[in-house]
Amino acid sequence: MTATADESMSQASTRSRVAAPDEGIGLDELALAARNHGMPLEAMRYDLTPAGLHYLLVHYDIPGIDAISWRLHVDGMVANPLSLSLDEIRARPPVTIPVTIECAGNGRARLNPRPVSQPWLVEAVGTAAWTGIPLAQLLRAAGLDESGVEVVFTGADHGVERGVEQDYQRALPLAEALREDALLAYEMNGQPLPVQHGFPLRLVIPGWYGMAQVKWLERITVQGEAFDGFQNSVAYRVKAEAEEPGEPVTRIRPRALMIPPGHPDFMSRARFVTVGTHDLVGRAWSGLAPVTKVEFSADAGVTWQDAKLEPPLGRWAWCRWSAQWTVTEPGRYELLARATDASGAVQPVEQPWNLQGMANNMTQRVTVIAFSPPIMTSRS
Ligand SMILES: Nc1nc2c(c(=O)[nH]1)N[C@H]1C(S)=C(S)[C@@H](COP(=O)(O)O)O[C@H]1N2
Ligand SMILES: [Mo]
Repeated sequence: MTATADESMSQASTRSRVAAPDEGIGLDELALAARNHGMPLEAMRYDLTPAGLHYLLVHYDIPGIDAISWRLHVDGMVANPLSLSLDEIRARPPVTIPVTIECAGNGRARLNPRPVSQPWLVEAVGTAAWTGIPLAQLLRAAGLDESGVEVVFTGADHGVERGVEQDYQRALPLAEALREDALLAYEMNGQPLPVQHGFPLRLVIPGWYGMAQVKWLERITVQGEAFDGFQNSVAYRVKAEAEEPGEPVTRIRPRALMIPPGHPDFMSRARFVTVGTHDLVGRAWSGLAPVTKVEFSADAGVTWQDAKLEPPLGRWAWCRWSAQWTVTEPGRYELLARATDASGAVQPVEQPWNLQGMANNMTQRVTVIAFSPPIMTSRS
């Protein structure tokens, strides 16, 4: 390990930090990137992302859970605390909802200076059909005290983050937990939850960034005050300085992504297209309000044209968009796409920088090189 990686690991253990101007990606960030994979952008051709192509993020280790002895506990401000087996949960009437989930750290590695953490570019997203039971029904079956304030979800995984030992825990306001589309999911795309995606049970709270979708659920606790655990009060905050409390990260900001057109160079990922007309296809989503517009630019954002937008599989699934791009001259082009939603939120072209690299929905930029056919002639 290099001195830089050593230094960065000791510093990163207790506080968030940004990379020094000349600091490359260290072995610590590479270790995270190798464990936690993104969705290959060409997988946006599918309405539902095949489970193996869905992005993955695990803070600690994937816990080993014995499905036979596993129980879900529902406690706190409930009249009748529950302890349920997987069979008891599966015996209740199931609901299936297609939901696009995106990591709040998506776009982090594009920020300058770069917050040191999971170094996503833009690919930390996926859409799956989640099957499970409505969370609200279970809370009410447990005799929910409706004067509760927050609901804390505890996973079976355990680790240390910036010096704080913890189970992975996140809380939601009670009103969000009682939404009819908040699910306790045990299937992904019609199959039992894959181990890495939270087997046997996970929370799916549509519209929220990924950190709220607690995997490997073991306990649901209703409490009378705001939860002050690490993931809510320290980690997922938008802030400029380490000392300030910042704003909580909640709903997914609008984003459009395109499937990079043409063919890639293996090592550099540079893209090659032939001169002519190309169909550009992508997806767009927002957890704030439905997507109303996707625009596309072939001149690095100087001029924009409206893309064609198709209705999504459901309110919480991404929309497919398409546009035609005609390139007549060989050369280098920068392609951009950006989304606007019904709340009026539009993706920024400039980076919305913050210390921990949260919710960076800056417009995607795809550089392509146009050739007259054939693309390449030599081989070696
Ligand atoms: N128990 C537990 N739940 C978790 C996490 C985790 O590390 N532990 N990671 C969260 C984060 S940050 C994200 S982005 C999503 C990722 O979900 P996926 O891996 O199924 O795509 O899970 C969330 N739920
Ligand atoms: Mo995440």
